[in-house]
Amino acid sequence: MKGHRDESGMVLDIRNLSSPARSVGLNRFTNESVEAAASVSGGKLHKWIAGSFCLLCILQAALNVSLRLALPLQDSMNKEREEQKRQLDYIASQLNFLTKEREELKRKLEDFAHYAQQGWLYFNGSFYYISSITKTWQDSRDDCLQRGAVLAIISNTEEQEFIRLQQKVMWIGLTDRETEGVWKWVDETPLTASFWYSGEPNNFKHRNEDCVVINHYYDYENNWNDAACENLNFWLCEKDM
Ligand code: MAN
Ligand code: CA
Repeated sequence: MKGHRDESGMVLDIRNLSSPARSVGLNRFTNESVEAAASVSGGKLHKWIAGSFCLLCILQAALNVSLRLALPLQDSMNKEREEQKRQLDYIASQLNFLTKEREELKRKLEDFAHYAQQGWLYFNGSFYYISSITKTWQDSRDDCLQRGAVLAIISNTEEQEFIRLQQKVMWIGLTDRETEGVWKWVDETPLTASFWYSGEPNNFKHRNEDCVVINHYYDYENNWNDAACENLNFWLCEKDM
């Protein structure tokens, strides 16, 4: 039925109305229709907004939950990465250290082969060279320097034993040339452990004996003698490795 129900509930058929009345009726019908349509679409909008809001809430909640789960995971991953980096740094430093160590050992081995080949003797971290000719103390000292070594410095009983067992009268790097009675090694260190033969040093018969030689009393643990530096003797060079 084409009509419109007015406020009283009666159905109004606008086709039966006079022209002005129809116009009024039409206007009224149109306005109310728009209002009704608006109220319908307003309701839909509310529903849509409410629905969207709910959806947003759900999304937010899901985001919160996933963030709460993801953050500790991220944290532990970062820590693991830091630990891996630390371990990598440590391995790199170890590698660097070992590479240097290997170079050092290679150099030592080459030195060892070189000195052994030239007849040097190895004892407790040092190489020793025993001359086959004789020279004054100063010339002997110079010879050792030319060989990249020094006239032997005896630091302890073991070294004294090793040298004594070579059974050769040899200059060693000890002198009191600077100050009479003040014995000094060629590297300027003072004398601490000494192995003088009995009665030495004696400046024998008031001669100036300022340089030290390994005496021929090889059977005695202590066999140093002070002798005149101008004497000709074999000599002993020492090179620390
Ligand atoms: C020689 C030299 C001296 C030493 C005496 C010991 O004369 O070697 O230096 O002191 O012998 O009798
Ligand atoms: Ca003497």
